[in-house]
Amino acid sequence: MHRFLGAVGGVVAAGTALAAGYLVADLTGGPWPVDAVGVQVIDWSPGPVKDWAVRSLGTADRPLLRVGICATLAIVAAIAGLIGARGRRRTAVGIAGGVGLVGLAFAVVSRSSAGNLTDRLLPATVTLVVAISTMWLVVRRFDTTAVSRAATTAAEETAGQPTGQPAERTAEQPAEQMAGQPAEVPAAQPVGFDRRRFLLTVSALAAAGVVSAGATRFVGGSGNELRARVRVPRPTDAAGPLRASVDVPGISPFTTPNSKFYRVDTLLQVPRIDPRDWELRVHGLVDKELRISFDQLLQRRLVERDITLTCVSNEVGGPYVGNARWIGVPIADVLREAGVRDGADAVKSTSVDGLTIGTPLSALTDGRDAIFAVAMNGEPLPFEHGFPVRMVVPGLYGYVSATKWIVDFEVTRFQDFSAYWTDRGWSVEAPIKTSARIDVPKGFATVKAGPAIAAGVAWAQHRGIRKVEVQVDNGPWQPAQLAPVDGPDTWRQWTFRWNATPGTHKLTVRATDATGELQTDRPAPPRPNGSSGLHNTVVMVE
Ligand SMILES: Nc1nc2c(c(=O)[nH]1)N[C@H]1C(S)=C(S)[C@@H](COP(=O)(O)O)O[C@H]1N2
Ligand SMILES: [Mo]
Repeated sequence: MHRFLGAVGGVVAAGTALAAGYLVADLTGGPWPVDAVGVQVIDWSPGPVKDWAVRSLGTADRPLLRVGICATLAIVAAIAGLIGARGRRRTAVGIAGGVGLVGLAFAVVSRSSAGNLTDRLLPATVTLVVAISTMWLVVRRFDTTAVSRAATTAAEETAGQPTGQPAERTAEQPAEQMAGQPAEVPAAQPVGFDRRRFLLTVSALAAAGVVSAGATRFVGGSGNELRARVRVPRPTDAAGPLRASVDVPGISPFTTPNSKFYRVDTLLQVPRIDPRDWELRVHGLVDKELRISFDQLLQRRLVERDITLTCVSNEVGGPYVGNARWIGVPIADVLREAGVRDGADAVKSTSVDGLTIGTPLSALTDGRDAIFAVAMNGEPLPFEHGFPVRMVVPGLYGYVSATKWIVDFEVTRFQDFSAYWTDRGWSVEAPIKTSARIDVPKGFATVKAGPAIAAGVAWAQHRGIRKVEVQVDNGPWQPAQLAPVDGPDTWRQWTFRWNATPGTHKLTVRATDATGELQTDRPAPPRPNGSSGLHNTVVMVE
């Protein structure tokens, strides 16, 4: 029973420490030690593991990683508490301190959005100090020196006065001692243990933990006011009115709402940058180095564009693609002002947490709408999507172009650097492959016999979609109807009417881009430069 209580106490001690660290992380913007470990785990995981995690768990892999780390810590804390309950209290506190130090080490080395070292170290330091203190508070109740003392006292007492009263403070003393046999007391039975005080301590710690974790909801932590202060600027060059989205139930709307927009990045804790502190440094192979504040960025020429983003890790038919209406500053304008020197062929951009992305200079200067985006679908960028400023480049997968939380923009040469994802086995250059997806009917849906409709989206950013065709079973390829679009940089909705006959049928879709090139039917996995192959869906018609 003592051991069990010790284990519970250890877990509560660790939980309280983590909650305190969480609160401090929220206040400082520094990394919660769990997240510091998590980010490092992400950086260290071999490519295929990471790919698998992204694919099979989607955005759920983030909370899952946190849960996994916390579960591991809970096991270690339970063991420490158990050891403490057996009287080895220093060992228990030592384990808490050791694990806390590991957290501190990760806070130093992991990528983090915290600006200065103090903010970066504070959450882990507080966690460490609280972990040591709470573990001590818990295991201090298991006093085994009290065992020998109590045993000795009991022995003396019983020897001295056979009919004497047992001492009150040894209420839990084994009965045989009171009966006057000064026998061996097992060392692991802390006679000084006061269950009531133990439970009080543990409940107080648990309450403190819950309060500090809960406090993050109230103490300025959400950062929402940072976004609320930003007014969406009026674009110098506005996009035309949005065309009516095709209205087939289940089709992806032309514009993906921000809340539904896919998210791919390597962070557990989303950076919350204060635009007043934000600055973009433009340097490298340029004539004039620039430092642009957020206000200065908003003063520049702003364009508004519909651009579809795609992730290289999207499987055929997968969800990592979305279309939004962005407002931003043309990157070419900034490059022109800085003056690009001869020999440059790339830009290395860096986000606030130190992640790097390499982009071909040509894609930023060839006239396409590559922008430093400040707004997404009529709102300041959501924190998850790069607030306050991110890059958006039509035609390139996100990992080589769409730097969120960008703070540094270096004009350079591909031969002189390597970037985060390319260090992990993804291609250096990655134009988007022509793709088409069936949104409805869903796979294995049941469809009523008779006139039926299939619908979806197709994309080939910066080339545009000219044609989408659907094949029923092994029949001929038949043209789908395409929704009108304004340019080559967005996906295109398509619909296809067919006559569904009873039985099981397979629908397959393929697209042709505006250069006339047909999408390849050769299956390829996402790694190293994007999936290919045709999406199909099997339906039951009755
Ligand atoms: N700072 C930062 N920017 C990033 C990434 C990242 O991990 N960190 N991921 C990139 C990838 S792989 C993609 S596909 C896009 C996704 O942008 P979204 O999350 O806004 O959809 O962001 C890109 N920009
Ligand atoms: Mo991506």
